[in-house]
Amino acid sequence: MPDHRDRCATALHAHHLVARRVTARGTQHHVGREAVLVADGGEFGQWAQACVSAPTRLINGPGGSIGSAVPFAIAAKLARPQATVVAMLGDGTFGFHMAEYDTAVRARLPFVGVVGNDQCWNAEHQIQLRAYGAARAHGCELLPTRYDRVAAALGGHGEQRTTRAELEPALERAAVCGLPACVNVAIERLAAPAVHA
Ligand SMILES: Cc1ncc(C[n+]2csc(CCOP(=O)(O)OP(=O)(O)O)c2C)c(N)n1
Repeated sequence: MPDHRDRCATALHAHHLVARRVTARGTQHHVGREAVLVADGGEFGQWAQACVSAPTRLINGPGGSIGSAVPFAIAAKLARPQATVVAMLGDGTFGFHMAEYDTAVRARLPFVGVVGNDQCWNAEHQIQLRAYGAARAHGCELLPTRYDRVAAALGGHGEQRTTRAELEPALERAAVCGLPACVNVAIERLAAPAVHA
């Protein structure tokens, strides 16, 4: 299992992807208008919010409703066809609206989905650990599901990645493939970053 640096690396590589695509477009003016980050889900979404900046961000805040990342990414691409749209979401969160990859394929609206796959509803798991301890944590396990294959089966692009070295090229391929993409990234279960004033 990759360590916590992979979770940061996932977020930061997505950041670089957004930044590079935007930079390639030339002007700072465009930088202000043409990249969209969607961050959704529990702990992984919080890492994305903390680590990744973009000219436009659609986030669910510190404790909002989860699940809307794929529909949000589709809407963002529809609204801004020239933009690189990157959606970072947890594996549990992916399950809410994964069939919308079908919509994205039919509507020809490509985006890069990055699933932080810790095989867990980790935000709930972390609450249980804090409140009750590991011995009483239960009901949050998920499976090592190949969400990348879900995207591929629906006509999109899918890749499973387990190491940092694989990640950036996979994100690049996802960004240029012209299809709704899902890069399914194995990560460690880690609590969201905390900021103390
Ligand atoms: C619609 C909705 N259902 C449930 C929740 C409660 N909730 C918040 S984070 C979370 C777990 C998300 O798990 P996952 O997407 O796998 O991300 P992880 O925490 O593992 O990084 C849940 C169930 C919520 N905020 N909104």
